[in-house]
Amino acid sequence: MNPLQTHIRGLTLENPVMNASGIWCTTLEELNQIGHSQSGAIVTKSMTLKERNGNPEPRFAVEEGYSVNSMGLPNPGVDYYCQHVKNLERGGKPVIASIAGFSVQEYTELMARVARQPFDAVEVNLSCPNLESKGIFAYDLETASTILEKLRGMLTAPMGVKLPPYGTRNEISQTAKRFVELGVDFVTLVNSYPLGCAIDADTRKLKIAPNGGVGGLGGKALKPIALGQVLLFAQESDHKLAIIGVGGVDSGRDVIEYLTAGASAVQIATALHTESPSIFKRINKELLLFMKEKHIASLSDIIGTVKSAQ
Ligand code: RRO
Repeated sequence: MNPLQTHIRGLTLENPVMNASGIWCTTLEELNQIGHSQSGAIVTKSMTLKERNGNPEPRFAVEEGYSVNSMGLPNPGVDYYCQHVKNLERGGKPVIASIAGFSVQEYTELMARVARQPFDAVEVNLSCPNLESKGIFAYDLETASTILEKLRGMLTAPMGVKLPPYGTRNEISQTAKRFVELGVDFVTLVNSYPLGCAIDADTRKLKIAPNGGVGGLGGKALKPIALGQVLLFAQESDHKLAIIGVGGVDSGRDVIEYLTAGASAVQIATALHTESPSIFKRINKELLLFMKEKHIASLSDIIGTVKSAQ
C-alpha cells in the first residue's frame, strides 16, 4: 500500500500535496509541468468567463516569511481550460477546475461549461481578495448559499469551495453547517488574507501597485491563521466536510500539522512560486521520512487526531 495515499471524498490522490490555484497553473505548459511533477493533483488558475489580463504590475511581492498579491484574476478564460483539459499531461492525477464568477449567473455559466469536461472536481472560488468593487462572496453566507445550491445540482463530481479566513468562530460554525446541508464535499482553507500590505523602508514605496497597495497575504505568515480555520471547520462540520489546507506549507512537518488539524490534503502557493514544481518531490520525501521515524503506516492514522495541550 502507498502510505501517502489520501482521499477527498470520491477522489483518490497518490499523495496529499498539490499546487494552490493561481500558482504555476495558468497556461497549458504550466499545468503540464505540474502533471509531470510529484504533485498529488493539478489545480487550475481560477477561470473566468472571459479572458483577463489582470491588474497592473507590480502585483506580486514575495518577502521574507510572507507574500502579498493583487493579481486580479489574470487567466485565458474558461474555454481555454475546457479545450485543453482533454490533452493535459496529467500523469494519472486528478484535475481540479477552479472557477470564479462576478455574479450568480456567471458562476452558473462557468459550472455548466466545466461540468461537461473531464475535470475530476470543481473548486468554487468564493474568496478572491483583489476585486476592488466586488467584495468577497464567501463573507455573505446567503449569496454564497444561493450560488452553491445552484451549482451543486449541476455537478456529479466532488464540489469544493475555496474560502477566505473568517474572524469569528460563529461565522465558521454557521458556514460549515450550511455547507454540509448544501452538499458541499470539501472546503479549501484558506485563500490569502485580503488586506495585506508590504512597504519598502528604503524607498518608502508600496510593493504592489493595484488597490492602493493592499492585497492578499500568503506564505508562512498565513499558516497559523489557516491552521485555526482547518481545526474549527473540522470541528464545526462534525468532520463531514473534507478539508484541503493551504497557507505557508513548505515542509513535510507543515503537511503533518495540517493533517493533524483535520485536513486530508494540502496546497502550496508561495513556496511553489519560489521553489518550482520540484518542491513536491522534496516535501513527499520529508513526509515519508517523518512517517517512518514515527511509525505512521498511513496518513489516515493522523488526519484529525490533534490532541489537547494538557
Ligand atoms: O488573481 C488573484 O488576484 C487572486 C485570486 Br483569484 C485568489 O483567489 N487569491 C489570490 O490571492 N489572488
